[in-house]
Amino acid sequence: NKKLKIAIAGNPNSGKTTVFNKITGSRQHVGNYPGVTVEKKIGLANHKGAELEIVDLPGTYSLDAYSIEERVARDFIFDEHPDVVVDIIDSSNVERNLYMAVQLMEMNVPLVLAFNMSDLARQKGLEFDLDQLSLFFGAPIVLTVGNKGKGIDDLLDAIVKKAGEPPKELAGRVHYGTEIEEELARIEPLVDTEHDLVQKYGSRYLAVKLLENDRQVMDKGHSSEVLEAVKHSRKHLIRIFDDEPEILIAERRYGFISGACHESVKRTIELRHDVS
Ligand code: GDP
Ligand code: K
Ligand code: MG
Repeated sequence: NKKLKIAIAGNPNSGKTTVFNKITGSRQHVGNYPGVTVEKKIGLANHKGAELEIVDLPGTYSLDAYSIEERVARDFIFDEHPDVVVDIIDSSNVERNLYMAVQLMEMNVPLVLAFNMSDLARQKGLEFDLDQLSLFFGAPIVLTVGNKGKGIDDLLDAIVKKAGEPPKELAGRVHYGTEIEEELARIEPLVDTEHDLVQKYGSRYLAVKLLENDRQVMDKGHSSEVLEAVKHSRKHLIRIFDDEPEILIAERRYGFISGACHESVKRTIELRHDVS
């Protein structure tokens, strides 16, 4: 019965550490990520016979690897391939917080979404169709109120269940629009199928990251043929849209989120205008 490796990811102040503390109690220690000063909190927990090792990743808004925190969070997922990634979402600001969930979905990692701050979401009059949202993101969603310990047991159930499921085919997929999809279709067949990132996340994932000009991914050893194709595609898209492909790609991810939320998030009360 091996120990399950669980990563807790999410935006800053979404309640990651609060949930981490509720799950692990006093069974935690501080470690290091290689080469950086970012604090690594590791904790242990048992849930219905399963033993969990949980890492509280640094808070980030995305997994683009621009900041040290983003790099640390992504490298952990790249290199340690946790059994489950739990994305702690501030559900009172759900659209912005779902950006990382889209990126995790595109990596097809075993994913569980915690809609934390659900007390604040409710105060705002937000109501979620969790089944439908869960279909969009290909991940179970659990409502939690971290500081009250509400939903933590359900979250642990979902984590252990997810860890026991066989890997599935890509659950959700962002459609990037005809022009970008055409370029992806050009790049994808050229990538090395033996490449580490392709082995882990598939050729589409790598093609998207290359088209985004992700520095770290660009440096991970590609043939000159691939790099030439990427350069050509980027030029072509910049000519059409007069914008960097990474901007367009981010916009399309937000489009995916807003489409999902349009169908599954309802505002049940009007916001009052007089806030005093
Ligand atoms: P982190 O930056 O993601 O690690 O966030 P923290 O765990 O430090 O939490 C940020 C703040 O939100 C703290 O003051 C928590 O007590 C509070 N908090 C965490 N979860 C909830 C929740 O579900 N509802 C409310 N209202 N506050 C929460
Ligand atoms: K914080
Ligand atoms: Mg924290």
